[in-house]
Amino acid sequence: MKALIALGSNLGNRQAHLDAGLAALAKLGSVQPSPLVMETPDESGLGPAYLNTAAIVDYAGTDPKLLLEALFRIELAQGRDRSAGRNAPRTLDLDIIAVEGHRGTWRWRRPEGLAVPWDMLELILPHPRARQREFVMAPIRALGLESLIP
Ligand code: PH2
Ligand code: MG
Ligand code: MG
Repeated sequence: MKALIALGSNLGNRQAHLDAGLAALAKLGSVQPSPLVMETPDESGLGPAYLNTAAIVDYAGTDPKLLLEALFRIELAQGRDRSAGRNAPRTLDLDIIAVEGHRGTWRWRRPEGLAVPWDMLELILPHPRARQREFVMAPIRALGLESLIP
């Protein structure tokens, strides 16, 4: 199951956080990172500039919900503090942009032991705002994989 993932960081050693994210993704399946890492202002206008990139992961599983849970665990392992609020600066943000063969909206209960602040998790595929964000699309285009977004 090929999944397009957007990576972002605007706190601490941003490149190191992206590299750690890519290394952790490589444990989920084979990873091809985008050759493009972009520095762009925080879209929300609140925080420091981001480094953004993207990667394609050939995820061994078959359930995009489990992939999202795995991404939350990687973010948490990288020191992501979700208590800081919605657009607060973050060490690592991993967003699923698209998963081959999957479209729709899923809502499900947070599994026991996953330390995110919400009881319900939500995943919408493809990511509803991806095409408006150049910091998401340019690294995906550099991978030659824009066609994976339905
Ligand atoms: N992510 C946000 C808010 N603003 N700005 C940039 N440049 N890059 C991001 O990844 C980003 C953002 C929330 O996830
Ligand atoms: Mg994001
Ligand atoms: Mg996110």
